[in-house]
Amino acid sequence: MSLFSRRSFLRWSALSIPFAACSQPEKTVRKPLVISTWDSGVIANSAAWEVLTHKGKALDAVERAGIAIEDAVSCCVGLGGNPDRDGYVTLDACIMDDKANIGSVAFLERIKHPVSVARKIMESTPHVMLVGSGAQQFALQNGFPLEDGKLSEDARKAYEKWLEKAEYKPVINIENQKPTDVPKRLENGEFNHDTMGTLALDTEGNLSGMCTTSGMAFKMRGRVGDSPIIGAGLFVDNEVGAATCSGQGEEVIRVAGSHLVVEFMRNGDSPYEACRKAVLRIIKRDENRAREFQVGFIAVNKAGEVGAYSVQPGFNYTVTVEGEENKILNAESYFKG
Ligand code: SD4
Repeated sequence: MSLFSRRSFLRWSALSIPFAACSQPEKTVRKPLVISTWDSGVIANSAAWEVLTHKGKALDAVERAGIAIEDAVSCCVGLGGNPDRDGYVTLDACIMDDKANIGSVAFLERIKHPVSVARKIMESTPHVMLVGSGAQQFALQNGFPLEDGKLSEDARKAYEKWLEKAEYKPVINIENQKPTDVPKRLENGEFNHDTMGTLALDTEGNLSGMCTTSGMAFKMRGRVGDSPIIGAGLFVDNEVGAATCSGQGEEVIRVAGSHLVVEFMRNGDSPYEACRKAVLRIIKRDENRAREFQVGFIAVNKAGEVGAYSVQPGFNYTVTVEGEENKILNAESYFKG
């Protein structure tokens, strides 16, 4: 660089720093904050909020959220969820913190809190994912009790109904039907896919996320969806933001959906735009086929901005920040109805 150009570069940079600082005032970060998939996210958010408002860590908040929803037998996550086609409930979950520590568990049976097993894998093993009987063995060795494996009353009725035709036919948006619709759902044998994804930003400005599910109802035995797969059902990058999702797991895995959302945010997109672009990526493969399934993403960035977008209408999500506790919002969707 010549003397002249070096001088002008220095002058330019000296001028440009304060200019940049004045022209772009620091955005106020909305924190703490928690966002979850579906309106049953109220259960998850309330548990997470307890932790966050006591200046707890995002990681503890999302684990509490997972435990709360896994405990709520009436919701479609955890051991109260629907079985596979052979009549067994098999659970998938994962967790990710602000330092890219990850833990995941899949095809886990008779253990009540897969999210906590995932965290234990993350914190006490050299691995990131355990599945099936190995995951169960690990859980038992770590003090998680073995449950009786009986279906919940709702799940048993839904399964008996389903056995009449035994057709695998995912029902779009089955999660967000109101509790008052439950008898109707049972009558129609319609209980179907079930997932809670939760993302939290704590008072320190750190992000974590978790995803927990009993997976698609009446799936093949051994089937694992996107929810326990880091990058598909959940992704957190503490420099950028976090994303999670619900819906037809196979479609999410195909595009590494949650990672894709975070990468769009890294490139400057808002959480809403990032979710929208990820949905477009899914739809691009086969728009006609996409009419048959639901996928909905939610995301948060480091500033505490949130967004969501889905393939079909009917996907909703729950946001909790100071002064706006458990606000349920409808996501925009690609198909309009
Ligand atoms: C799965 N993604 O197992 C899950 C199902 C789901 O709301 O999200 N249900 O494919």
